[in-house]
Amino acid sequence: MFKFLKEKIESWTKKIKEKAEEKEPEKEEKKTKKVIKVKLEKEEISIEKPKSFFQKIGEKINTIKISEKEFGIYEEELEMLLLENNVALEVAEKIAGDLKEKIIEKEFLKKEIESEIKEAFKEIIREILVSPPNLIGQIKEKNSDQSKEPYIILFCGINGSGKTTTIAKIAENLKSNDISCVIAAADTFRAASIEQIKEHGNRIGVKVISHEYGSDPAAVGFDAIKYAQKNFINCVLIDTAGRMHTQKNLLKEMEKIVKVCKPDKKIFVGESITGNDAIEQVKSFDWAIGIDGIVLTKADIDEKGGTALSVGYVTKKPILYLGTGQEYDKIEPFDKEKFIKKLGL
Ligand SMILES: Nc1nc2c(ncn2[C@@H]2O[C@H](COP(=O)(O)OP(=O)(O)OP(=O)(O)O)[C@@H](O)[C@H]2O)c(=O)[nH]1
Ligand SMILES: [Mg+2]
Repeated sequence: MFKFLKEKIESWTKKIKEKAEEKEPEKEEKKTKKVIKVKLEKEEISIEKPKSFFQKIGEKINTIKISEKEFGIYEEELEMLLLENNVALEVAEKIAGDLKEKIIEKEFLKKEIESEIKEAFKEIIREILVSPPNLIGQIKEKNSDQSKEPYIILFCGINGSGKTTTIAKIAENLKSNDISCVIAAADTFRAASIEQIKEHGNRIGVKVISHEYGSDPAAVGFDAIKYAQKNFINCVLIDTAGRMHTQKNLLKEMEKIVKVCKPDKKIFVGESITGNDAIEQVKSFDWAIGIDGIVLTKADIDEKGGTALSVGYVTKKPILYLGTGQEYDKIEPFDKEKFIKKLGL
């Protein structure tokens, strides 16, 4: 998972380190002497002498600064490697710009430059990605309310992105957390979609509410909510038909489902492997219905890893889960620190 981006970041930071080590000693020495002189002058009036004279010389020779001009060469390369790994242009520019601010004209110990750059990278990624909320906690909180209203989650996305499979995985996950659920088979459009979700329901032991093919998806969602209210079910998961983000009429249909079902969470399900197109998809769905979170599926077959950064940055919405395979247990709550580690940072 995310192997390519990890390798590229690794070799990019190494390159700066190697270049730093190659930097002309003569210039360094001149600079060192100057600094030492200043330091010595300062030392004359200083009472405390925490470091010895020789310690300071040693430190100076081993320190380095990267100028803005020098960074320019690396900057272009960094943007390219991010772009090649599914990081969208606006996000790549943001990362490179922030990194530049964090490292240029700052003095680093040569031996630490690689780890300092990685540390700066980490900070930037932490800022880019919104921390996911605790969904289980949120559902339980709503259920503890006297009204006994179920927590409603609506799933949307383009065709084949993994919505139905994700719903089955989440339903099973909720069950293991003592949260009961019902699924609304609101994809009344695609052939065999109702049978598909019913099969999942049978396997995981979750009730599926369905109507005829071609019927109003909002009505299916509404019936599932009524069923949950009547039977004290904690959570309603609404499956919807895959639709291209460019199909305005189908996005309008999503708006109607939202109006009727009033979901607590609207989750966009996208493929981790989609790359730049995921940005356009997520933007369109967000524009149409205002999404609250994202699930990225197929992370198990994603060697790059940049999509998470891109969709997280452009929407400023949290990534809730990563789908990591076809089986029901192949879903992981998104963990920023784990993601950063997977990128080798
Ligand atoms: N490797 C892998 N495959 C997945 C993952 N999630 C879903 N899939 C597969 O992706 C394919 C499509 O999944 P569905 O859940 O049917 O996708 P969908 O978005 O509901 O599709 P439509 O209803 O046709 O729009 C299936 O073969 C799934 O098994 C995942 O995390 N990893
Ligand atoms: Mg489906």
